[in-house]
Amino acid sequence: MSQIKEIANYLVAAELEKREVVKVTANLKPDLTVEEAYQVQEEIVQMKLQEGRRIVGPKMGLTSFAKMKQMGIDDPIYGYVFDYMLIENGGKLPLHGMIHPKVEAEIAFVIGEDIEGPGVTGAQVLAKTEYVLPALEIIDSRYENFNFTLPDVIADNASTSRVVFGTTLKKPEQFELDLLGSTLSINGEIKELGAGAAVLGHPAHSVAMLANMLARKGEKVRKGDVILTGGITSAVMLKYGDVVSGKFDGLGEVTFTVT
Ligand code: 0L1
Ligand code: MG
Repeated sequence: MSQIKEIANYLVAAELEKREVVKVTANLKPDLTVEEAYQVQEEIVQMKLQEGRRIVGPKMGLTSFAKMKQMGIDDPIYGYVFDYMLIENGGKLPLHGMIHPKVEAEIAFVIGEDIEGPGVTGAQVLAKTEYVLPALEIIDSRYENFNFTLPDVIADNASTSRVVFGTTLKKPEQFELDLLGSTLSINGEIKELGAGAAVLGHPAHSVAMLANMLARKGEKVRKGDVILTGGITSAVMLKYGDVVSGKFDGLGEVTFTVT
């Protein structure tokens, strides 16, 4: 078995068995590169597709300038959201199915036409976006204490775990998405807040960067993709019984309960 496959199996087993594992770069492969990490991620994606899972769309992670500075990186990362990760708005997140989940508020884009890099701009993305909608992303790193390096988190499908999409879909031209405000409340108390500009200056820049990153592998953003653009707020740790609410100016509310 190749080492890429071995690492993919290690991370998929951790997800399925809902247990945290030590980061790949601690023991399995200390010299894991970013390129190899995306190969591991691709192996995981293929494993899930072979099980009959469907991709909802790519997601962007580590999109805030503060997070990039903290991790010493210049580019954000991407991963993939699958159909089995979706929770309906107002639904339940069973804690026994998770390791140590955190939630963050995001704006999602529904793509109306293929977007192929390199050189894609935010304006081009907006012209090819059918709708925007609000979302709460639940990240659940498979690593102990969310302790990872950049290649570790890329290999781990960018900590992707669950997503609750809102039901209000609006045309992007109705908004100044960089100014769109959002609050993230738990049990009625605001824990985090922010505006779309927290996402690389404008959430459309995030999709443009995704298209440009995918172009390096000869891939593109596809018509029909529903893309999480990155956290407007920081991620908040969840516990049993939490009632979570994300409110988005002009895009309504997204909620779920941790059971
Ligand atoms: O969606 C995200 O921004 C998560 C990227 C991975 C970083 C983390 O797990 O905190
Ligand atoms: Mg996210």
